[in-house]
Amino acid sequence: MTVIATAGHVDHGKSSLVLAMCGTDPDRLAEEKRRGMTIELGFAHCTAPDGTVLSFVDVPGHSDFVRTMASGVSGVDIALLVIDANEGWMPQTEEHLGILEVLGVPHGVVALTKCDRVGADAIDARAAGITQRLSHSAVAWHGIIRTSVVTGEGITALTEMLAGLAGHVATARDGLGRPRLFIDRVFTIAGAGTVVTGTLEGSELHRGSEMTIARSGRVVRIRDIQTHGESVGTGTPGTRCAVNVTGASTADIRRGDALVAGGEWHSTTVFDATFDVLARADALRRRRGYSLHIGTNDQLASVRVIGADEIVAGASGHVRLRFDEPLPLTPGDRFLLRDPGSGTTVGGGIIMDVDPTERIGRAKPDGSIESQIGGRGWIPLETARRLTGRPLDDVADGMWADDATVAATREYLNAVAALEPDGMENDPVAMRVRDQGITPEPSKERDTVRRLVQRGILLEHDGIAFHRDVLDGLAGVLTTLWAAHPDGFTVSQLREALAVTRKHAVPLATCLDKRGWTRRSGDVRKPGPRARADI
Ligand SMILES: Nc1nc2c(ncn2[C@@H]2O[C@H](COP(=O)(O)OP(=O)(O)OP(=O)(O)O)[C@@H](O)[C@H]2O)c(=O)[nH]1
Ligand SMILES: [Mg+2]
Repeated sequence: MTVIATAGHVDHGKSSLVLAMCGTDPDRLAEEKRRGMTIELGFAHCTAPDGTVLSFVDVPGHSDFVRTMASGVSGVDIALLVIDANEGWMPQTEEHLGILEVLGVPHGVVALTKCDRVGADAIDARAAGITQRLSHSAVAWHGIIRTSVVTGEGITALTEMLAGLAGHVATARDGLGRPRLFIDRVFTIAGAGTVVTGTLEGSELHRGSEMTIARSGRVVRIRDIQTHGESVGTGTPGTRCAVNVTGASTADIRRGDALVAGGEWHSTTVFDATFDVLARADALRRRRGYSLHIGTNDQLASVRVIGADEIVAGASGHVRLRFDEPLPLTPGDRFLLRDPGSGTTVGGGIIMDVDPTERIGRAKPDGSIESQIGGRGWIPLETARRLTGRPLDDVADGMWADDATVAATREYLNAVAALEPDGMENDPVAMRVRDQGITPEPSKERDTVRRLVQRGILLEHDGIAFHRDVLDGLAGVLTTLWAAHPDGFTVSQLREALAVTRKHAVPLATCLDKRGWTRRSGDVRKPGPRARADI
């Protein structure tokens, strides 16, 4: 089942066409009936002759409701651009087409409506003009169907064409298999509680799972999922879903909120993106107060153009956007910017970086993994996946790092390995100190001595270092001294026994203490902890 959104100028016959195909009037509000126009999104579905179920989101055409239109087309796979054969191309035909293009709706079909009122030649001319106009469109247009809800012309042909197209459309899936439901309606059903609806994106949604309302962090549980009034255990991406949730009331959820699995998405209030300004729009400049549309959400955002002062009509560039309410976003998401002052669409773009850390002057949001998460050292794999939206593999032990970090870590580990005791046993400084025995000269290689001391190869006091082998060689001398002085020997007695000066005798005695051979007690040295075991 594929979701199709209508688009086109006010009164061109969008809702009438949906009614003719589905038998359901998408305009359900009393106000809509009274005013004869669509105000809110409408929903209907039908089964085509080949059995394909088509699901429609009917949008309003009036220029006052373009923000509702934008929320209706988000996440759909096919657009049905409706053009009145009599009036032809009008301002919201143009604006809606621009919105379909910047939001990345991949496929489309044109319905030329009210053909009962226009002569065949005029219809041919219209069709030719539209074909010409759409020849460079970013949407793949699959044909123009001539229709009339009065005579029934083209209604079946249109349904068949949409069904044929639906069979070939592959709904985009999230790289990490994460569902996301941007909510377009919230209401209560007696006995069931809170229900939210939307066009499901990304991946399957399962009954019983816990989801989070991204804006507030509130956790809800999915009690039931319905598609076209039937309970389904699992909602499929690219379909309309009505989700009955527990844990939140209608006061806790509103249109524009997104339901996602907690922890799977990066919620952000800033992103870097590419941006295309529409051909007839005003230039995009650094400014607050543009309205940002993503999914069914719209809110005010401030814009800065990256690397330039402005992006002029018809041109492309890069932007950084900031806004207040966090949204669960991923690189590749599409968005739209409108100017609330003039009520016009400026253009739209594709998100490149949902967590920009570079200052704006240095930002290069090219969508590469390097630009998204490079330069951060080692980060948990889950963070790396959330920020890129890609199923990255870990580099080591559940962690991810860029190539430069991995290379630096290798270098560091090699350096540490070179410092291992084995690596320093034969260090020339250690050798020289050992050769100097019990009368070593102070070493100038302070760093090396410090590292040798850290490894226990040398022992040092007052700038004089002894090799541990030399100290170990004194075991016999110590035994003799203690035999002569059972209560302990003095430094002088040590000096005489070894025939060294005080310069060496004092550090030597202290290092013997450190090595554990001796233990200082007042003025004398008694056997230390190692002496008892080893001597
Ligand atoms: N003669 C004729 N009139 C039509 C046809 N389709 C729609 N209309 C009329 O055109 C008017 C507008 O139709 P809607 O279907 O409400 O147009 P819409 O595009 O949904 O309008 P908005 O939702 O307000 O943008 C209504 O009065 C319809 O009866 C058609 O095929 N032939
Ligand atoms: Mg309508």
